[in-house]
Amino acid sequence: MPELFIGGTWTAAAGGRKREIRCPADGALVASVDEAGPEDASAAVAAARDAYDSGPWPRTPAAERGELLLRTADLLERDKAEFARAESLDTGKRLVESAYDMDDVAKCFRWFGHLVAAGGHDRVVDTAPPDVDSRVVHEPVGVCSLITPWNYPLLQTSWKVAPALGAGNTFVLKPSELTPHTAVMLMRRLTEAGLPEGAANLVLGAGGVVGVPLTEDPRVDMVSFTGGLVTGRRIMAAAAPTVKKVALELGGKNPNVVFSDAAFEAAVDYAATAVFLHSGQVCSAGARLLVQEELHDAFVAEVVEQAESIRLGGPFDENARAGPLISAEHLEKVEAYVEAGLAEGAVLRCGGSRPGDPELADGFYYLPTVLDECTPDMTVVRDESFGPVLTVERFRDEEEAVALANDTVYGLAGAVWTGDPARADRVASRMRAGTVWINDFHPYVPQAEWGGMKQSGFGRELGPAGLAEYLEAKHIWRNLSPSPQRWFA
Ligand code: TXE
Repeated sequence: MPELFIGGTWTAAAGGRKREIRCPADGALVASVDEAGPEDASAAVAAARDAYDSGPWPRTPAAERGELLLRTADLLERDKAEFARAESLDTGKRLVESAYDMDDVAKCFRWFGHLVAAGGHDRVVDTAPPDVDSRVVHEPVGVCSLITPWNYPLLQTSWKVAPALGAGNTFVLKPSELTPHTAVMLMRRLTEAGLPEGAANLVLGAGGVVGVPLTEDPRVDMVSFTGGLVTGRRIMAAAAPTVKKVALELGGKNPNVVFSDAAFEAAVDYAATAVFLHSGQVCSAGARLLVQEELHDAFVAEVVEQAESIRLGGPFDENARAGPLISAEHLEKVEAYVEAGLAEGAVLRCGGSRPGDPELADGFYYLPTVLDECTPDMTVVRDESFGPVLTVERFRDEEEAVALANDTVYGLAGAVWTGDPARADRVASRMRAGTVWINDFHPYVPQAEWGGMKQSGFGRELGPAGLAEYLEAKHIWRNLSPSPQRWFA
């Protein structure tokens, strides 16, 4: 069965090309999938445009659109094991983590399903004169290009697909070329749930080839993208000539600020998960540890001990606690960041190399790494390495902690650890980030908005704003008793 899904039909790539998908844990071939070209992207946009302009989906009552999302959530729960396995083979991620992700995917569809079905977004403007009926209605934006990355393939897809469909849009999805399988599976479940033809379209392939036309095509109204900063800038520029609506989530260099009065054991534990979860390939990873001077030595020693105890392994190794990086290129990039950090004066406390274990030699593994005595000007502190690399900086007081935390072009997430609630609130309110955790790291819920400030992007996913992103407000003013105004009389 071919893997491109265009206008309700499973289609092979027009150019007949295929791409091999290999598991990053051991290089084993997962499958060969269709590799789309610009002509396939164009056909998918045409199908989405047609489905928007003349198909039933945008005109389906919100309650029914919500029901479809709820049915999709049921199907995702039914097939969770199959989805988790496919996601793990594509990403190399531990099966247990993929299973958690699939739970979150279903929850995302369920939450948006209820939100959409509840309705209530339109409103009457009751300050209009009595002989006027004035109301604000919300309409779908139109045709959306949804472009997603490889670190949480289906989860990040669900944050876009569920609200886009819930709002009545049609879309073309382009998942990362490295991790296409769960997107293919999702299209089948949307069809099974009863989504009309052409509302959901899928193209697979390289960003530079099949992603670009999705961001330039004049028939596309909106682009929602999650990925790297450099690609985000390109997408913004590509969308500019046709003034598309754009939403971007571009990762972060997230500070984890630990004061000396923090709950020590919990703060250490979370500092390690903040950065080493999924080998650091998390947009909200706590990759910059800022520790108060007097706590520094004891704290770093404990974090290093935790880092050294993390067992690496493939998705089905039940003893493993972290997996490989996504690709050979990405592994080389992470290595280069660590080398740059050392060259610029950082002190290596642990890791700093690929593991010696021959069993891991075929995968893209990198040891959990702690770089101490870092300073804000170092490349490894400034750029998102997106690997298992923790940089440690010291601070003296609250003022310096806030200044260091905000000394980044990014603003996605951050955390503050302290036993002083007033200080926690002060730091949280001064941190320029879309999400701030106090005495915690990483939790999110579909009810709360997610997204970045500064160069982490704009627009919000999840929460009511995550649905509003895919809606246009329209004011309709009906004069109930028109009579000449005689302005020029
Ligand atoms: O991502 P890209 P890459 C960061 C992380 C990582 C870096 C590069 O720092 O090291 O980005 O990763 C598609 N027009 N994040 O190169 O290129 C591409 O095919 C349209 C953070 O893998 O951003 C894929 O589907 N689309 C992040 C998607 O964009 C294009 C998650 C993401 O790929 C395109 C991933 C183009 N010109 C990486 N070029 C996060 N925010 O969580 C590429 N694509």
